[in-house]
Amino acid sequence: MAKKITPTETERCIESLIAVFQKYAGREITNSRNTLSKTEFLAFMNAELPSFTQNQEPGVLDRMMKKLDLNSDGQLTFDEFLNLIGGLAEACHASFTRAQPVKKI
Ligand SMILES: [Ca+2]
Repeated sequence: MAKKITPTETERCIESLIAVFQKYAGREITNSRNTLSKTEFLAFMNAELPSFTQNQEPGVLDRMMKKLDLNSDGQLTFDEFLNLIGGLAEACHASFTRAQPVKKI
């Protein structure tokens, strides 16, 4: 019997990112299933990152989409989407490390 390999936490995180991207990228049948349109991007942001989107000024998400869309084709590829996740992770990490100062030994 083949030994069942349990995915690591990191592997699960990568799988989750791919799954959530595909979930929203596949919403509109008229649009590519491999990219996020602006509507799909907004749906993703509002449903998956409510604590971020709730306190934003109007137009912030539009500007984010423009900034993330590196080739300006109106669609976010997985690569372009990862820049968003990377940026958010970096911001969270920065605020987390500020909140927990390193103890002197
Ligand atoms: Ca693009």
